[in-house]
Amino acid sequence: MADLKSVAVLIPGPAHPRTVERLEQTFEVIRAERADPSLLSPEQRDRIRGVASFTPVNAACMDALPQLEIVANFGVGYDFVDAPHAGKVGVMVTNTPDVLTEEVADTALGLLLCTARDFCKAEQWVRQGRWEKDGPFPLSRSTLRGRKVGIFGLGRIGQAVARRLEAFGLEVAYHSRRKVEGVDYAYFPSLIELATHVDTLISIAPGTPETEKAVNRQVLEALGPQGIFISMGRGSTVDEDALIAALSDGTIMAAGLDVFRDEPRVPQALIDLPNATLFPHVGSSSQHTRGAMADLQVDNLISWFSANKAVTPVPETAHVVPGTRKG
Ligand code: NAP
Ligand code: 8YV
Repeated sequence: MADLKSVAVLIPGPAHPRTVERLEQTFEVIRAERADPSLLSPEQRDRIRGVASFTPVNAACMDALPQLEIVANFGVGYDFVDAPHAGKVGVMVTNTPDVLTEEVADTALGLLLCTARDFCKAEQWVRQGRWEKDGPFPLSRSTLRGRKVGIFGLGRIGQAVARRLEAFGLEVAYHSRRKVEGVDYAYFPSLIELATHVDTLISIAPGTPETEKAVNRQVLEALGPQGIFISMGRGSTVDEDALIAALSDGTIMAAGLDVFRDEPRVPQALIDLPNATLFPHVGSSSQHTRGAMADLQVDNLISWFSANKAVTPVPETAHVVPGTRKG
């Protein structure tokens, strides 16, 4: 492999230890608190050719780094990186698809089970000594049995969730912008039509301007009073105020959320709701899977600088090739 020690790569903010270790073995690493050009010296700004991102990288940051060729994002969702701008100015953006798909799908099913069957509260019942003191844990109001589940975003993770739901004996339907070839699940061309058809909705769509607050009051009303909503994609896709209202007044029965609009800040109103199950964005967070994500992030940087191509480019920058950076 080519000697890449003269290539400067910025790591803004806290990073996965495996990313840091492998990047330090291979590149010249520059660390900064965040991807803010004012935290870098003019000399550093002129030399940085790659960014390993864990925190937002905006258009201004890209424009302030004239030699920047690639932003390698940690995570399959890259909503914090301005990929459309990168595509325009000839900067490659990569993400970490596939290596986390099954882990996130496992988590989605775990969250669905906890939400439908109150398993988080049941576990606390034992720890608090209430089983012995107060007797059996109350029967759960809801069940997965007989549920129709709608998936918002039948992509890589959505399909892995659907396979698990099939094994659970549940009916599956979905909404994406396009029909997915090779699957038998019922397709609905709009989210509201999907929500009307099902009583359980799992959102695993990306955070984009188009999906902003897509899960709104009308969608939750369509889900109905037996409705369960599971949020695994991005918090931005949910109107959180509408969700809080729907959980408070019985418009839907329960919700399980792994992602939030303003992480790690979770609205107190959600924390106070007994019919909300809240996870701290743990979809991919096993040591195994986060290690695989770190490896893919670094592999993208190494491949770009040694073989002139990215391993997993995002669609907005798939056309970018080395040497086409616009100043
Ligand atoms: P993917 O394969 O690209 O799937 C995304 C799906 O969303 C596709 O089916 C896509 O279909 C659909 N979609 C995109 N825009 C849409 C729109 N405007 N309206 C309706 N459907 C839309 O991505 P993935 O690997 O499954 O990951 C999905 C997302 O999960 C990520 O972007 C990330 O935000 C989230 N995620 C969360 C965690 C976690 O820890 N909670 C972990 C990993 C990923 P069409 O293009 O046909 O519309
Ligand atoms: C990570 C995720 O938690 O891949 C994604 O899009 O949301 C998760 O796997 C996140 O990217 C790490 O910051």
